[in-house]
Amino acid sequence: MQKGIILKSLGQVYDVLTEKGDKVSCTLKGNLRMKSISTTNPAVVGDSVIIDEVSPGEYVIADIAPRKNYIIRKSKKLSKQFQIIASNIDRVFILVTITHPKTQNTFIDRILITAEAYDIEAHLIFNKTDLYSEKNKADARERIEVYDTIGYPCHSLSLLDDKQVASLKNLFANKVSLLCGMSGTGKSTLINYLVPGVNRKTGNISKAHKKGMHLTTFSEMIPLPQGGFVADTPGVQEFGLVDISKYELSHYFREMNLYRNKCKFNSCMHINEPGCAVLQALEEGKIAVSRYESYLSMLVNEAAEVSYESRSN
Ligand SMILES: Nc1nc2c(ncn2[C@@H]2O[C@H](COP(=O)(O)OP(=O)(O)OP(=O)(O)O)[C@@H](O)[C@H]2O)c(=O)[nH]1
Ligand SMILES: [Mg+2]
Ligand SMILES: [Zn+2]
Repeated sequence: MQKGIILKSLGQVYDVLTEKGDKVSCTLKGNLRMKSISTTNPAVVGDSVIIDEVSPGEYVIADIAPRKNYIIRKSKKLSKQFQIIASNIDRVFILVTITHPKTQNTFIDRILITAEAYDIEAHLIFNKTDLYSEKNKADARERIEVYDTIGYPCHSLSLLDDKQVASLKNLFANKVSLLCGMSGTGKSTLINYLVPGVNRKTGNISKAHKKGMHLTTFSEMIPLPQGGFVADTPGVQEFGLVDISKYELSHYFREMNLYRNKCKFNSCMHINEPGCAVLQALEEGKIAVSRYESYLSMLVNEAAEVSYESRSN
C-alpha cells in the first residue's frame, strides 16, 4: 500500500504518481467502480489515492481520499450526469484573450463563480497582448479594472515573450493549479514554458474563425519542476455551475454578495424586486454592468432550479 496522486485518466486506466516518485498504471478496484452514481468518473485527475500492488507490476487504486474540492462540467450526452474535470485544486488561472479568440465575460465569470463556490483562489491571465489593436487595449483595460476592483489578481502579457512569462512562474510553485480558458487561449503554451521538455501540443488559430482547434482533449496533472502541479484541461465551454442553484448564484458574485443582505426580501433574486440593494448598487456604479449581465445570463441559462449535489462531498 502506498499513497499517490492521479495524473491522468485514460478510460479504465489511471496514471498515478506515487509518493516515492514513480509513475505507475493502475486500474480501479471493483468496489470503487460501483461508487459512480451521479458522476461519470469515479476517480479523477488530482485525486489523492491509496494504491496496492496486487501482483508484481500490477497496481489497483484501493481507496480515494475525500476531495477538498473539484471542478465539474456537464456530460454532453447524459444531461443529469456530470463529469469531474479535476480535484484538489489550490488555484485556478483563467487564460483570457481579447482577440484570437475573443473570450466572453460570461466565460470568465462562469469559472470565477465556480471557483468562488469551491473556495479556490482565482487569477486572470490576459494573454496575447502582442496582438492587441488600440481597441483591444481599451477592452482589456476595462476588463482588468472590473476584475481587479472585485479582488481577482490580473496579469497581462504575451506568452511569446519569455521575460514576461518568467514573472508568472512563482505563482505556480508548490500549488496545484488548474488552467482554464477557451480553446486557443494559450494553456498548453504556458505549460510548455512552466515544464521544459513536456512538449504539450499547441495549435494554430484558424484564420477564418480566429478560434482554437480544441487540441487538448483530456485533463492531465503535470508535475512542476519547482514543486506543485498544473492541470491542462480541454477548452470547455460547458464548464462549471452544474450544482449551483438560482438562489445561491448571487452569493458567488463577490460584489453582489456584499449587498444582497440589504435587499428588502430574503428571497430576492435581484431582477426587478422592490427594495433590491443589488440593483441600487448597480445603478450607483458599484457593480459592473458586465458582471450583472453575466449574472442574469447564468440565472436564465445555467443555474439549477435546485441544488442536487453537495459541494462538500
Ligand atoms: N500571438 C500570440 N500567440 C500566442 C500567444 N500565446 C499562445 N499563442 C498561440 O496560440 C495558439 C494556441 O495556443 P495553445 O497553447 O495551443 O492553446 P490552448 O489553450 O492549449 O488550446 P486548446 O488545447 O485547444 O484548448 C498557438 O499557436 C500558440 O503559439 C501569445 O501571447 N501571442
Ligand atoms: Mg491545449
Ligand atoms: Zn436584491
